[in-house]
Amino acid sequence: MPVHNADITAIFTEIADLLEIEGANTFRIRAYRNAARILGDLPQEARVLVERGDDLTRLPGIGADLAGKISEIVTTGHCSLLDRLRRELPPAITELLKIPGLGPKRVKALYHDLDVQTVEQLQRAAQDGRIRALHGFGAKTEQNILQAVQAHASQSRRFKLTTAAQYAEALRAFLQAIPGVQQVTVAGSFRRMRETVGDLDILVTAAPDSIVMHSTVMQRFTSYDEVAEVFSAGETRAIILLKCGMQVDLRVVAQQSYGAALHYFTGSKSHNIAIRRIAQQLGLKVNEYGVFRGAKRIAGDSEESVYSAVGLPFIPPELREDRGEIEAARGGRLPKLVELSDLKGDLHAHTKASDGHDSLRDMALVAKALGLEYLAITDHSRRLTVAHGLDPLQLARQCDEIDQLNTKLDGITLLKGIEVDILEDGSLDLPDGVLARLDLVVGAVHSRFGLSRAKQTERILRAMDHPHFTLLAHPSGRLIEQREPYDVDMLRIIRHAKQRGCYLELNAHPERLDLLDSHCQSAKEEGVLVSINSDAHSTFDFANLKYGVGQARRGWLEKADVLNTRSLAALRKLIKRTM
Ligand code: DGT
Ligand code: CA
Ligand code: CA
Repeated sequence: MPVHNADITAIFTEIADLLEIEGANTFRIRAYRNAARILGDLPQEARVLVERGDDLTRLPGIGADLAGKISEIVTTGHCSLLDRLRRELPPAITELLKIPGLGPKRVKALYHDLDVQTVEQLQRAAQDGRIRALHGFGAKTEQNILQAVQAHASQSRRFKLTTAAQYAEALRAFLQAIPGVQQVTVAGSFRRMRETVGDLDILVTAAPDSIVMHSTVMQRFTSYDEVAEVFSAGETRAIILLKCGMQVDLRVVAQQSYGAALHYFTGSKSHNIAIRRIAQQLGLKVNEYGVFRGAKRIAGDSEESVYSAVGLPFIPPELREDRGEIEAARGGRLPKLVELSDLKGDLHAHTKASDGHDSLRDMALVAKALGLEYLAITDHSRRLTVAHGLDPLQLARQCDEIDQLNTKLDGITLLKGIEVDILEDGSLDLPDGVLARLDLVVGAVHSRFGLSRAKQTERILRAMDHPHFTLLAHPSGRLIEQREPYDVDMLRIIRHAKQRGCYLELNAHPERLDLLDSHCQSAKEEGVLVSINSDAHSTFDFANLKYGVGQARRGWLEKADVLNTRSLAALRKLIKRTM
């Protein structure tokens, strides 16, 4: 069974949790949490690195011990440390940690004092009023726990796009290898590049309409190694649950219906409904088998044919949300969406000078190999001590190094930058004189997320007023499924950026992906360029740019709307602040 990064992340997270319940050393716990995060965001499968014989300690935060554990997990599917910890503690205890408000300390108390081992036992203990009597809990906490348990039960799980991609790719390759299978396409929200995916919808075409063939596909699919449960399995459709908790919906369709089926299962539902309404007005019927006039099938072998039957040009999947794309298509106003190959540079990357893992030189060479013309080095500023932010002297030294390196590099230019903290009053974490030497200044909020909307907005506007400010990093601050965005008036920020001649970042890191798609649309309407940046902390992370491009496409951005599609010469003019 192939081991994915998300599996390793899950193992390391569980180890950290169990160590914490056991009361282990905090450094040790943190090392596992870090490693879990690193692997969770790694755009390349660790399994592939191990198989290739790569040195895993080159990954940020991974020492020899963790590298050994990763190899062990990849080759055996298990981690002996986790196996041991699980033997020592009740099996469902980590489930308790998923209840908001319950950390390892509380879980430990609930387990030791009330013998609570499962979510059900927790609920019962709360209902019976036994929790309030525990030291450090109280009636209010008990009430909160009860509410959280109920909310937890009704929550449906979604997966980050990168995580979904790892499961989808392995499954796609598996299905593609079945003899007789022709096309395998992952449709649904995954194809629309939504930032999170609820379930995978996979479409397979197989040898023409042979029932025997279909049942072979179904039989192989339902016996895939990673299947935990088969919910249903018919001749043309099966639904399974993977061990990771992700549901997969598979359909086998005839080649001639492929386009219609792909259109149907790509969605979104509201886009499909809108298309069907147009078809009705034309006296047509659209379903997953084709487009029909009466009993006669007039289209459906390709998606283009479906759109053309209802009088529309092809609409890219990322736009299919019924947010004006149909009107735009009808009026010949569909955007020509930006593509990964349009990017000429990346304006946000870290090195080992702060919390990155690689050298200036390595970052430059990998960026060049990916076809980029320029790369801005933007390590953290001093305020962010957890990330070993740079003080003026360290930054000056890095600038010298970059100047030197640029004389030797061929085909790529490093730009001198900083990811400077925007302080609570909107001032920047480094003096003007220091910032003046840089090619660009990327400003970011890393603290005081809880300010009121008015104050948070004001803070960012004041930062943009700064004569050296170039680009606002990850403008909403959200971390997908971990941290809500801070409350700001994004439209005011966008308009202020226009006024001040600065720009907004679309951060391609898979757990950030902000700007949101709707913000991209506003930026475009207001004429503010967006920079799609990797925020790379190692050479691996440039691979995240494709997710940033996906989000930009969902936000209707074209090549001209994106700052870093410009040539270096054009970019230099745009980032020179004169106001
Ligand atoms: P997800 O899985 O929550 O991230 O989002 P989707 O968009 O992948 O939704 P899903 O998996 O429920 O359904 C996949 C596609 O199938 C959906 O985008 C459109 C199509 N579909 C599902 N249910 C309906 C329906 O009732 N009517 C129509 N027209 N299409 C549907
Ligand atoms: Ca889906
Ligand atoms: Ca589905």
